[in-house]
Amino acid sequence: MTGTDEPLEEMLAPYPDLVKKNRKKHLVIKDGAAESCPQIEANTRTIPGIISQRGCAYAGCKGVVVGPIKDMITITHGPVGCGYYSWGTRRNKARADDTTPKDRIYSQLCFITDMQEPDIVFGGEKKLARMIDEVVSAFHPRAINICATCPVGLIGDDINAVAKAAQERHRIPIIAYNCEGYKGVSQSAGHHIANNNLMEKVIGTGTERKPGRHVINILGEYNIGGDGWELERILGACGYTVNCILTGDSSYENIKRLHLADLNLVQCHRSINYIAEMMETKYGIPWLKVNFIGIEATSESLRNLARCFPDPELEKQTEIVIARETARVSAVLEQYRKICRGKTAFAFVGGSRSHHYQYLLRDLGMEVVVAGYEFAHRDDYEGRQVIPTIKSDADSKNIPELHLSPDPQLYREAHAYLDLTREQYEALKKDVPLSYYEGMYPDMQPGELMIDDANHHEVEELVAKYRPDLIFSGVRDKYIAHKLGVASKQLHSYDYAGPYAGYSGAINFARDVANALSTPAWKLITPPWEKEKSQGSESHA
Ligand code: CFM
Repeated sequence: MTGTDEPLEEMLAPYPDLVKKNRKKHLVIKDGAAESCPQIEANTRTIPGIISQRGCAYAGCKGVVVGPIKDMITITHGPVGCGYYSWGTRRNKARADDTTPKDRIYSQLCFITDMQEPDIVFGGEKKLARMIDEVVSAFHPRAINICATCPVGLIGDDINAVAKAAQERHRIPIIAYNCEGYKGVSQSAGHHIANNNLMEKVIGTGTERKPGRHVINILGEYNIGGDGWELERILGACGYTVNCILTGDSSYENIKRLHLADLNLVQCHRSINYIAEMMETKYGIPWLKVNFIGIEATSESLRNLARCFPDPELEKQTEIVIARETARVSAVLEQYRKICRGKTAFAFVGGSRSHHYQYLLRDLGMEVVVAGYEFAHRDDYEGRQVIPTIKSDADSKNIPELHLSPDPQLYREAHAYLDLTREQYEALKKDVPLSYYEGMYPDMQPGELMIDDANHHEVEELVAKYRPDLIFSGVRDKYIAHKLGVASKQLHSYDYAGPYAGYSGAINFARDVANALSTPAWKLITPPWEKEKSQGSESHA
């Protein structure tokens, strides 16, 4: 904990000394005078007994990265609850396209082996093999994912052997993910496991490049509420050919040819930076950090992107699109700005959105005063330059690192993908975030708080202290906010709305935020600290 930290002492006061010491390391108040971000502790174990908002490795692998691949059937090997609670809880939308007809979209279905006591005692491999056979005969999918849950690893079911045998039997790719829930301290471990498997077994197996100019991928975009489609619309209008969105509305066919592109855009750094980096190592493909949440942010990302290609037409068309779109949305946004201006918010989301949405809120005249990630790593707060200094621990060593080398046939140097000279590429790197992410810290204002892995107690205390007008959170802390008399919006699934990305998304978001802020419901609730005041109590712990 750094900066002017006394107010936080009150929040930490009820903790035993060891817990206090631990939690202090997860808090950083932005110091306007400091040159760089002080070290924050992140991606370490939550203290047992503390009610955290984190998920498990299985959630990160199945729920986040591989679940949205629309034409693959993803089988959960485990007890029924793991399947049920990961079924349809993330609004990653999918639709039919040229290579994937409607009856080949499985991402909204739930497939689970329903392990029961006899399977735990005698092993579940046979049940899994039978399930694969059933799934193949009923659906004839192109490819299958098998995601492990905790008991699978505990009893030692060999899902890789089952997958291999089934792959030979059925002659379709069957990929097993050892993403047992306990494999890491949060869902972040599951992202990494999924990235590794996709890189090893799918990416690079395709041979046909998508026809078109300036072929790009958007990595770490999951099409929640249709975000990816809005980005496809904008990028298409600027003159790019979007090869694949990983993994929102993606297909197995798409992902196979992920390497046949000129540039990777990275939207969610946390969940997908491994693939971006591994593709750079193996194929040489450069990657650019973008943020398409917020009007200014979207325009800036588009301008950075246009600069990557030596094509004046692209730059011209980008400016036309920016001018047209900003004119369209600004007029609509102004009415919402009147409601939103000057209001404050908290942003507690998983690993990227707590940073990205700060731009969109600033477009509306709002400020995020407390921002926290559930499971991000130090680089998402402090910037990628800290990666070499992050010490690995027993938990991070649990996840295999792939050590790739340049592909002898396909590797080209990064500048060659963009038709630039090496010198031009190096000069460009100084101006646009190629192979780099600066993290959240530079975007925080002096006095604002970054908090890692916030828990219920801390959220309550921070609300009482900062009194934000709106809390952006997940489904678990959303209702805490309501009980505290503060409006809240889900930033994971967007409740039932969206898209929120790009220009059209900004209008949807502004409308929803303005509605949330102007509903009279919150004035009818007496928050707990007000009640305590009227009862004469001094403490709100
Ligand atoms: Fe990336 Fe995501 Fe996020 Fe994330 Fe998630 Fe998500 Fe999230 Mo929920 S991939 S890190 S693991 S932007 S599901 S679409 S909203 S916690 S901030």
